[in-house]
Amino acid sequence: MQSTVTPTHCPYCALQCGMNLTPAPDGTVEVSERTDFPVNRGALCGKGRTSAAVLASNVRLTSPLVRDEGGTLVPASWDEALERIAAGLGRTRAEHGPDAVGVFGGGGLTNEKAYTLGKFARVVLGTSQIDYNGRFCMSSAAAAGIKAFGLDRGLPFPLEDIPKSGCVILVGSNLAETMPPSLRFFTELKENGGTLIVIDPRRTKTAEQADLHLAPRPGTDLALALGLLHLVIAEGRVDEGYVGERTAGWEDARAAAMAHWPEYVERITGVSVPQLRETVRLFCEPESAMVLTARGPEQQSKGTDTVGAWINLCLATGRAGRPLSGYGCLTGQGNGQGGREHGQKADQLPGYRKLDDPAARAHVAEVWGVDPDSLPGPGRSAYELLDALGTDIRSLLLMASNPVVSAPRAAHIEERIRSLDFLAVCDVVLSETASLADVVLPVTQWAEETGTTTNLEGRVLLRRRAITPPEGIRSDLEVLHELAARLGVEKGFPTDPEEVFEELRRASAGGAADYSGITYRRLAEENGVFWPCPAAVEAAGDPAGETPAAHPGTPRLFLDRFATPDGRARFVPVSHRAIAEEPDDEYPVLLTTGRVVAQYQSGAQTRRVAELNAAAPGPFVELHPRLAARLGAAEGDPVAVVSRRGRAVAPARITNAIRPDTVFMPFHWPGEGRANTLTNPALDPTSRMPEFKACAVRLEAVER
Ligand SMILES: Nc1nc2c(c(=O)[nH]1)N[C@H]1C(S)=C(S)[C@@H](COP(=O)(O)OP(=O)(O)OC[C@H]3O[C@@H](n4cnc5c(=O)[nH]c(N)nc54)[C@H](O)[C@@H]3O)O[C@H]1N2
Ligand SMILES: Nc1nc2c(c(=O)[nH]1)N[C@H]1C(S)=C(S)[C@@H](COP(=O)(O)OP(=O)(O)OC[C@H]3O[C@@H](n4cnc5c(=O)[nH]c(N)nc54)[C@H](O)[C@@H]3O)O[C@H]1N2
Ligand code: SF4
Ligand SMILES: [Mo]
Repeated sequence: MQSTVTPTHCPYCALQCGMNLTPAPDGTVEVSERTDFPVNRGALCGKGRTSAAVLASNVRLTSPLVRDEGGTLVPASWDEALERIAAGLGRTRAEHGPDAVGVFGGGGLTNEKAYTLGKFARVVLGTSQIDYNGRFCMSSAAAAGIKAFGLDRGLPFPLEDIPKSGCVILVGSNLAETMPPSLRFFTELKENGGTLIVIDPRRTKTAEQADLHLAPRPGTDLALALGLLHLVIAEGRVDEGYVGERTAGWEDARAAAMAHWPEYVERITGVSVPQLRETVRLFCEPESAMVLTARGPEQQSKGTDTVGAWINLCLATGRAGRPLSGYGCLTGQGNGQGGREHGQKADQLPGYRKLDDPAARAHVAEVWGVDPDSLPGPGRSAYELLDALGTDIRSLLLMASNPVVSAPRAAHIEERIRSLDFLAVCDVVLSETASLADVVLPVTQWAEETGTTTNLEGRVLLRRRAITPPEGIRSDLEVLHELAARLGVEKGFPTDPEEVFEELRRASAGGAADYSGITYRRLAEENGVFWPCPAAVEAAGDPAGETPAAHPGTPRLFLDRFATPDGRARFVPVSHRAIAEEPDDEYPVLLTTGRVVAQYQSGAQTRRVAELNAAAPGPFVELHPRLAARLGAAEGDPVAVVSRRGRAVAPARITNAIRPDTVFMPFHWPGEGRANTLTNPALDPTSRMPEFKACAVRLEAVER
């Protein structure tokens, strides 16, 4: 048998590392190095390296499942399963109206699937109630980016610019564990004489690489950024020429920053004034510098203002829209970027258009062949949608998320999901959420289907089908096609990904995220294309008949102007405010949450891989020796963490790499050690992002 090597990309995080897949004679698939993709140049983390293990039939779903009269999920035919879903969603719509049907998507879905899911909700179901897990991920950075720059693209420059910059401040990113192959860009930065500053309440593997590590109290990044801006002003380091030419709103932002004295900021954050001064010096002295944020500062009930404050710092010092300088957000999921551009978000239409903009509605309605007035308006955000299950929303179609593990206040959300009239889940495995469904549909995985993703740099990529899916499995696109037909819409839901992409190109044309100049052929030949990439138009004065040159794509944004109407970036006047739930006598400790290198998200996929489970077998509570001593807990002892939402128990992991006032739990596991039993769903007023990164808890010793 001749084995064929297919170049493609990893199923997991937003780095979208290149990998080669080769089918083996025994039916398994070999993952190997693909060196031609510049982001990872062949390197893969353990999750990517072992990703093919989830293709095995003993861990994945192999047949549709329906709940029988006794309440057990049993195998069923596709026809029966699809009929039941159409009937379940159709009944709710008939009895309670279209907005009683909800749709929940995921940032792991390809552009084609995310686009089709959004269209399915608005055109077939006619519901406004669609949102997705990306709301829990990068929505605060997106909102701040749109306010300041008029556009949200995670990184406005390719990762390869990082080593050439003078200084990078990484705020709340543990990329040594969350995007390991990207660490190379930061070690090269240091080799080139640049400075790396890491801001994290824990001395993580990433912080260990830093020239300077600041360990603020969780939830105080906004004050920290304001304190730095105060010093920039006080030390005369503002780039007045740049501020005058390229920005607007400086006076108000300046006044707000002046109210944040370094000593006041030291009291709030725990970061000393000399450390603040040193940070300002390292950031301002070189020619160029960057600020990159990740979930640490973003997953806060003031995440949008916090990112705004870091952008203000960049703008005041002339470090945005200039070579090797800028603000960027390190997005998370495989298609975290593209997944937010094409219409599965409550307020959006494809091409990053706004659902409440009449011109956007008219454009997309024309592509879809529907009346613009038939398109519903904006719906609820992810947490609000999940919170409304069983009351306003009676039936839910869920694709590519596992909220029973990953949503804040998860016990409450689990109870809401259980109270639904009808739940349908499409997944590759029987996740904790899928196991509560009335119908579960088994879908194809990345290696078995073609589609595009957009990585954290805004680089649109082609994932290619490398193997034939097993008998009895269908793609998400086939599922939506079948359901549309059963709900009375015969046309407009193609199952061929390239056909969907061709429609997406037209729908996105002229929008902020313009993909109209991108084709599958170009993606294959050019190894990815950065958006915006409008279709080629003949330049004025070109001789008629000459083929216009293709748009090259846009690796670097904002170099000439920002994407605002007047081309100027906007300062936002922001001030420090407390987290939603400050510690008190009853709940005296701060809990923050995050990730470990060997597990991915809710763990639905990676907890099914033996090698990854060996490396990260279960939840834990990371705490400082001083806290452990007060509790009388030794390494490995079970510790109860109690918040106003519930109680979780996991073994102690004692380390002085964390602040003594803070404990950390990873959120990858269900059950007793589920971190999200504890987390606070307080939402950011603009982005509707929950406060995953800070809530008040108390610790209790547990008898072994
Ligand atoms: N191994 C692995 N990799 C992943 C994922 C995964 O689940 N596992 N998920 C992917 C996805 S979707 C995402 S979104 C990214 C997330 O990537 P990251 O943002 O790097 O991941 P987190 O661990 O959530 O948070 C980063 C750091 O924020 C710190 N932090 C906590 N509270 C605060 C705070 O108040 N301020 C500051 N400054 N820092 C704080 C934590 O200590 C943690 O080290 O990773 C992607 N890659
Ligand atoms: N406490 C705490 N909670 C958090 C976070 C945190 O830092 N702390 N981070 C938040 C963040 S940033 C994120 S992104 C969320 C993520 O949390 P989830 O939304 O739960 O993400 P996953 O675990 O990736 O779930 C994806 C599910 O879809 C399935 N799947 C994968 N690919 C496909 C596909 O193509 N089609 C279909 N139909 N299914 C597919 C997988 O098997 C899995 O069951 O968690 C959030 N929750
Ligand atoms: S870093 Fe992300 S994209 Fe790269 S191999 Fe690991 S999980 Fe996959
Ligand atoms: Mo994420």
